Amino acid sequence: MEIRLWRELLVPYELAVKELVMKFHQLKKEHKEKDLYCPIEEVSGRVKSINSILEKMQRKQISWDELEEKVEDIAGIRIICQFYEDIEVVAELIRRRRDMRVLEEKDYITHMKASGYRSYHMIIAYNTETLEGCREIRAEIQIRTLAMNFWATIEHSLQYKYRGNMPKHLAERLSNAADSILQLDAEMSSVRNEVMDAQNSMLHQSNLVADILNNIENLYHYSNKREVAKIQDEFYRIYETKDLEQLERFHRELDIIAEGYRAQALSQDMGNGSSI
Ligand code: 0O2
Repeated sequence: MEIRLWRELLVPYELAVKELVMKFHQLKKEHKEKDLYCPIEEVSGRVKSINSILEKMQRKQISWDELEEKVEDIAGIRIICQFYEDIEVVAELIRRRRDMRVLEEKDYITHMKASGYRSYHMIIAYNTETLEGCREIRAEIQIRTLAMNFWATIEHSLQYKYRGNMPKHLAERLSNAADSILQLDAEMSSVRNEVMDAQNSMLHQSNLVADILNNIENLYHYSNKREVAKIQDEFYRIYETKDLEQLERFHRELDIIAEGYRAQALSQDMGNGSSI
């Protein structure tokens, strides 16, 4: 039998997982920076264990030649959302990307698996660049809510324990739990707008505070220290009032002050004849 070089085989998959996780984190960051509600709560990724690949090949009668085409989840990304509605938003973000091509979508949300499993799967083609050149590989992106993930994690462990021979009473309990998850997601969806409002305003405040403190720190370097200390005291006074409108006004005023100082510093630099 030909020698299988597993480490070599898995290199592009490891790279793909790292890159994809980083790209979805970046998407989260961009939402945050733009004060936008992010449909992605958590992102994780893993390369399937060799044991799990072998088990799948055996179970599905996959030959060595078909391995990379038929085991589509060697590279696996999991995206967890807060709400059921966020799943489609994330799927659409993926469909619109130019750096991955969607090959297949499996909707186990509308069509729940017999086990009670619910999740949205997308199989994508993704290009990786290694020493050996460019390789297009497949990866599976699983998108599900926090509640669906809770159920799937517990059920996965039990499946592993019983290896396809889950006792009937346990399967029944899991099926009941899956119904509760369905209900829980529906309940949470009914308060989604309120939760989104609350999170947006929390995010907005957090960005405002970071911006203000950044401005104060910059001012400290090129203006009168005593005045900056006064501005800082004023910020903490307003911060304690928890009044977002006052904080926004202070942010706008500070921007104008900072701009004035910047212009002053620039004209002084030019007066001294310094160049960039
Ligand atoms: P891992 O890496 O341990 O998670 P399948 O026949 O279900 O194994 P198929 O048809 O290639 O696989 O694709 P499918 O159905 O989209 O399933 C791929 C992955 O979805 C599985 O990977 C699981 O992670 C998850 N999954 C599918 N069905 C279930 C289920 O009933 N319960 C749970 N908990 N997860 C499920 P693997 O192969 O299990 O590997």
